[in-house]
Amino acid sequence: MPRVVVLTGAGISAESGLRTFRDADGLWEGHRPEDVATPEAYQRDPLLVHRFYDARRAALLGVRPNAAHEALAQLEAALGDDLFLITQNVDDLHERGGSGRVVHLHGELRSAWCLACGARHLWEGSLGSAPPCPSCAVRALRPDIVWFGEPPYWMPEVLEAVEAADVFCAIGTSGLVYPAAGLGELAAARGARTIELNLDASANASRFHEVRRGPASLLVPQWVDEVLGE
Ligand code: BV8
Repeated sequence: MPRVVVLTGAGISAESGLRTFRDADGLWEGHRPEDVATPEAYQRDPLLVHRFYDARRAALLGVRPNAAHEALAQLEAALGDDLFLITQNVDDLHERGGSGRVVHLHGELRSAWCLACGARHLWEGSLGSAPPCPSCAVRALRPDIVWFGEPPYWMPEVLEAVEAADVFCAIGTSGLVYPAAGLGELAAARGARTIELNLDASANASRFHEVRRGPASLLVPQWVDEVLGE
């Protein structure tokens, strides 16, 4: 079986009803997400940033994984450790769609990180109310999200998987944010076949060996069937 690396972005969750970063208006409460997803914004106005993430964490309760998430879970069931699934998304739809191993490069909405003791906790509710850390009781919990200017999680493991890949597939990402946006080229440089499944042209579409245009809920199940049929 081929060693497959998949990188997903907000587009794979769009048909489940979660907004992408670059939706038509691209604003949230009048702010650009890029201006809220930064340590500076959190320093300047923690409540605004908490409101941004509390709203998105709450929105998870009202959405469900779609056929694209479920197809990637089938791919994992067939390939096992030969599939390495990286997501830039902070939602839990891959897990709820059946994927058992999901590498969240940019953190997760359902995790809280204590700046006093360093502990991370599964978190379902609001952080804006400054709740005490379950481990140390200090009211220093922040969203466990990788903001702009912060180092992505799991990069050593990600680079190892990308460099060893036979196939690299990017799904539903605009290819604008690094280092995630550079992984396809790295895979190609190491000999992998690269494919992009996306609704519109991404910023780095020209660097993929193959590009397919369309909604993830249609393209991903088709592509998974092809990979499993090989
Ligand atoms: C770092 C979590 C270093 C937050 C996110 C200048 C040049 C190059 C780079 C930089 C630069 N200045 C700064 C940088 C680095 C910076 C960066 O790349 N900036 C960009 C804007 C230029 N990167 C960073 O800061 C990263 N960290 O570099 O650290 C370092 C190293 C060591 C030590 C210290 C520091 C960290 C970046 C992570 C930021 N956090 N997310 C949150 O979620 O709130 S980024 C966020 O936006 C996403 O996670 C994702 O990564 C990124 C892009 O979003 P997408 O997922 O692609 O979604 P988008 O809306 O853009 O696109 C959706 C796509 O789906 C579209 O193409 C659309 O066509 C498609 N689509 C829509 N519907 C469908 C669909 N496709 C299929 N089916 C559909 N139905």
